[in-house]
Amino acid sequence: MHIEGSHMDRIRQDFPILKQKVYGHELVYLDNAATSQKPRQLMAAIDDFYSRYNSNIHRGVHYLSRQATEKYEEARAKVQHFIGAEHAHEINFVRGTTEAVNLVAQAYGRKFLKRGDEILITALEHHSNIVPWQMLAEQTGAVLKVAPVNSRGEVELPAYRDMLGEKTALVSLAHVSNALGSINPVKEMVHLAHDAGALAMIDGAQALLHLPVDVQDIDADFYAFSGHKMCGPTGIGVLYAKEKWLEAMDPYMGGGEMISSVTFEKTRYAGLPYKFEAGTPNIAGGIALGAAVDYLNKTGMDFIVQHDREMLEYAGNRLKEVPGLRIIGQSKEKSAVFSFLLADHHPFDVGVLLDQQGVAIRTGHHCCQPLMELFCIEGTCRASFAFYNNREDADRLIAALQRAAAILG
Ligand code: 7TS
Repeated sequence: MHIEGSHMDRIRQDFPILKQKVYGHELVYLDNAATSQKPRQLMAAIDDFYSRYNSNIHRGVHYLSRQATEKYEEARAKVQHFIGAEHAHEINFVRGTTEAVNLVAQAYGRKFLKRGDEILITALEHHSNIVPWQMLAEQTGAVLKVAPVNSRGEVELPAYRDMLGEKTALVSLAHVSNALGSINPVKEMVHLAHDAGALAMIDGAQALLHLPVDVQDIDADFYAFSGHKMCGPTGIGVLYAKEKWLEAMDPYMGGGEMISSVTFEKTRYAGLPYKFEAGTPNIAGGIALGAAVDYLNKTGMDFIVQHDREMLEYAGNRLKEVPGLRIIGQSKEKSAVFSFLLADHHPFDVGVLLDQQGVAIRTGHHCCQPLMELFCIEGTCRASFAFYNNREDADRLIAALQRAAAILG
């Protein structure tokens, strides 16, 4: 069993936040899809940066600056290897998934899309993989199309295939749905997009905490994710893009760091990846993201995958014991994320009652209002597990739900 045992105990020791009590109960943290918790190794990396070598990067000749630059670029290489990118300069540090999608929409889309071109997304996307494309459509006259999702929360592949055509310029798809946990067959979907002559972007925000990701195997043109959802800090994330697209795109923001020379008449842009990293970046965040990658590697992606499967099965079975509980999203391929409704009780009421028992879940539409509309609901309760959650966490969730059901009647 991967959800019990000494390896699990050691992992849990690395997450000091899990040791605390809320309202007199030991904390059970099941809101990992919103943000994951952080291992002490990450905090140590941040402490080390600010205590020993805090300085600005890339332009300093002095010792501290060179050390910071080295660590920051080391982190870029760690991310490169973690997601199987061909080059380190294909890793662009950004604020997070949201910024990465906006960057592609503006720096690629605005330059290359024209009136009548189609952008294809799916019905299970997070708002941050919908709204930037709507903005782009308005700016360029391109048309946004949406591939349907079935009642299990899976993208309808035949319909997706049929919607791809000559006019499709770009598809953008979630790797893993934040609201339902569905895992999309992204490799196949990217392949189909390429067959139609379109580029493919993957929103990987929910993938990295659950799955090994290989961007070259998937053959994604763009792949976006957030550090804070994979044990890293907030305020740092990654846009991976194939070198040829980064070369072809115009910069997203202008300023320092992204130039090679500036005169009032003409500015020459810096090479990759600096072209897309204007201004002083989140240096501590980048270095800490490198530490998070080290931590995930040390924990082992094989362990993480196996743990996720076991958690999905164990918690999934136990949830069936709660009378009146209905799971929303039953995709065949799924990560350990459970969206559910408890009888006809409002998710917010259930969430508050769970919180009072020390169990942190998310309630609401999870930034997926169109998807909720599809299921004719306003929102759900969502319990999302990570590799540091154990069987006891699932048991506590069930007990708290049973108590909430009894109170709500
Ligand atoms: N895409 C997906 C699939 C997400 O789950 C999220 C955040 C984002 C994009 C945006 O990421 P950000 O780091 O730029 O904000 N999802 C959630 C969630 O499910 N609950 O809170 C945030």
